[in-house]
Parts: sequence; structure tokens; C-alpha cells
Amino acid sequence: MTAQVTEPAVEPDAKVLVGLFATATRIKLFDEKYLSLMKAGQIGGMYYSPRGQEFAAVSVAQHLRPDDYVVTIYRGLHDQIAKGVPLRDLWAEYLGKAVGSCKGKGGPMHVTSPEHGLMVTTGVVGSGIPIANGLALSAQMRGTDQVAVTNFGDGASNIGAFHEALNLASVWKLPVIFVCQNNQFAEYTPLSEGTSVARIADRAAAYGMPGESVDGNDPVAMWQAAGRAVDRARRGEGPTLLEANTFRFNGHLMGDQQAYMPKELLKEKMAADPVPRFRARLIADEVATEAELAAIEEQAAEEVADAAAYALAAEYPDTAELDTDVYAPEVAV
Ligand SMILES: Cc1ncc(C[n+]2csc(CCOP(=O)(O)OP(=O)(O)O)c2C)c(N)n1
Repeated sequence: MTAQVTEPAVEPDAKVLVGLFATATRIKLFDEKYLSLMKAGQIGGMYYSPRGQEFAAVSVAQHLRPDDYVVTIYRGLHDQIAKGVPLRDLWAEYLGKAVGSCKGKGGPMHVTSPEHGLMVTTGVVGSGIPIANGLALSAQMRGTDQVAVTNFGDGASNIGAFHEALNLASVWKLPVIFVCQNNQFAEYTPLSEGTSVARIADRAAAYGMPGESVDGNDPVAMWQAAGRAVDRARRGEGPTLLEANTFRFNGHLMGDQQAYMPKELLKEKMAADPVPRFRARLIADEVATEAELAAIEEQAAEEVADAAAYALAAEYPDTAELDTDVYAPEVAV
């Protein structure tokens, strides 16, 4: 059984709601422009689109301070933007340019930006989860109230590192929020064929921590659940497993023909695209006007276009840089 949630829900104010929409819009437009340039053959490489999963990232990160930590995966653009990595740094890193967040040596699979708290992006499924424990342990040992969030997929919750990390985080009461962005597929395998439970949050009970399964496409429900988890961690009460139920619109990676995907399911999910749906909700609830949201979209589009142009015009790293920042300096013994 998943632990009961007893804390009352806090209602986000208009500033928070509009902020969530603005960040989700930046992610959506970045992703759409990136995909369009790939399709036009102007840029290459591997790309794992997070379209459809925006609020699983945005509604969590809204609770984080710049000095809090985030760990993410190859499908991490939404987590990176939500944590505050500037679009120019990101776009340049995705293209392997010298002005990228890792001087072009990380690429999309390894984006790191410690000054913004984006501590690591990993391509090895499940590997980021224990890293978040280490970050949280360092905060605990230094006596700060920083928290660490680790984002990963449903498939990663079947990896040994997930189970080991949840156990230890619970024993040591580490300030970690384990966010499983359950997009219903691990590569080409649907959840029911590879995972022993229907609700991944139920696994929390085995490790003596609260688990919440939330509609990850509902920005408010997600924001409320994340708030509870972040507050618990900051108060020193230990970790939470938060399952954000969501969906990915563009398959596993760019070029995936999605032959394994039931067409009707994809159609139904895309018709409920969380970003335009939230836009309509903000207008219907009179939180913002059509003109205000259109202005946000225009500004986001300009920012994305600027970052893309900046990255496309930038230089690749010089070969003389090949070994720089790769090896640790020798330590005298
Ligand atoms: C340890 C390891 N095993 C296998 C792979 C190959 N692989 C890459 S992504 C992926 C699926 C992971 O699915 P999930 O955790 O649900 O995340 P999603 O891609 O759906 O966001 C697999 C098996 C890998 N990168 N690392």
C-alpha cells in the first residue's frame, strides 16, 4: 500500500500558475524547433524528446532553489530548462559547441551545469538515482537544507540501483525526491510487460517511505504533490517516491517509427496535450488573459530562436581542448 497523504493541499497562486505555463512553453518551443531543424537535416545526433512530459519537470522544479540539486536522464531537456539552465548554454551543448554548458564535450546525454544545480545527465538507465543520494548526503553532512531531485523513467524503476538507492535513502533519511516520470514505455516495451506493479509509487512501501502516484500532466496536482515531497525533505524527514503519470509524444528517440505504439492511444494522449490544455484552463479560470499568454509564447519563441541562432553560429571546441576537464589533476601523494 502507498503511504497515505495527510497534509492539506496548498493552492498555487496566479503567479505560480502563469510561471508554470511560461516554463512549459519554453520547453515545448525549444523541443519543436530542435525537432524541426533535425527533420530539415540542419542538425544531427541523438535526441530524446520530452514533449508531453513538461509538467512532470516544471511543477517539481518550481519548488526548488538555485542551490538545490537535480539529476536527470538523456530525456532531460524539460528537467534542464525547468532547473534554470539558460537556453543558450543548453542549445550550444546539445550541438557540441565550445560555448555549451560543458564546453561542447557532454552533448545532450551529459548536460551538467552545477551553477544552476543541474548536477548530471546520464545515459545509463538508473545510474543517476544513487548519484542523487550522494548529493543529498553531502547536503545532510554539511547541515544545509538543500534537497536533491532525481528524475528517471518507469523502466529505470526495474534497475537494481533504484532499489538500493531507495533503501539507503530511507535508512539515512536523505533529503531526496525520487521522481519517476512514468511515460508508460521503456524504449519499446509497455509498462505492463516489464514492470511487476501497475503503480510504481507502491514500491515506496517496501522501503518505508511515502509514495504518491499523481497525474503528471496536471500541473496543479503535480505541483501540490511535489511541494509535499520537497517540504518533507527540507524538514529532514527523508525521501519520497513521486510517480508522475505522463506520456511521451515523439517515441523513444528522434526517428522512432513507433510501430509498437497503439495508434489510438497516441492519438488520444496527443489530443490531451498538457500545455495547450493548461493554457485553456488558465483562461477559463480567469487566471490570465489570452493576450497575456500570447505575449508569454511570443517571448519564449524569441528566446528559443535566439538560443538556436547563437548555438548554430558558435564554434566547435578546439582539438587542443581534448584532454582539458577530462582528467582530474594529479594529486601528490
Ligand atoms: C543500464 C542500461 N540498460 C539499457 C539501456 C538502453 N536503454 C536506453 S533508454 C532505455 C529505456 C528506459 O526507459 P525508461 O526508464 O522508462 O525511460 P524513458 O526513456 O521512457 O524516459 C533503455 C533500456 C541503457 N541505456 N542503460
